[in-house]
Amino acid sequence: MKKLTLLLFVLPLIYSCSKEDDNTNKERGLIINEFLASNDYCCADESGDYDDWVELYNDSDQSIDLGGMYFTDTPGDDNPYLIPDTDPSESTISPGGYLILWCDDDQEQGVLHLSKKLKGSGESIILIDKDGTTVIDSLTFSSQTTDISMGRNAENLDEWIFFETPTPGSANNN
Ligand SMILES: [Ca+2]
Ligand SMILES: [Ca+2]
Repeated sequence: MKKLTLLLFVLPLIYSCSKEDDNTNKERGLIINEFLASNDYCCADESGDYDDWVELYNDSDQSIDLGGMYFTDTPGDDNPYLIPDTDPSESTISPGGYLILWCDDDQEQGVLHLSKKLKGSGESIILIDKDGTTVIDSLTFSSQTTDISMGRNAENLDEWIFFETPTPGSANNN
């Protein structure tokens, strides 16, 4: 009798877990969507600088303010960069929207200009929540080609591919 009770309890659990795995349409929240770690001619920031950038995508139905979150290029970094919360109009990403973080060490150019640059030879991109510990999304990449970005395949977000035509601020085009 005990065994049967246990089985009745466990079976629905197994079913609900596998069901969740199959659900590819689930919202992912805030995700890293594309980046360019070596920028010569691709795309300039508002100041005309050809700097490294990371594109974020808000895969949720809520606006998300990045102000107060942290960014680093190094796993285990005990001094990640704090994204300022002083200009929410700049640092808020709307539902289904894209936002560019410039990794240029030009903090005087605005709240989306971070102190961390990306190495073309490979590094990490880590976005940490306002609690300072929860990793929202992260990625480790290997050697990159100048002006060719790497991003999620729009048809399969779990797949990262190269883009000869980068699309900072808009959907990745295959
Ligand atoms: Ca810049
Ligand atoms: Ca894009």
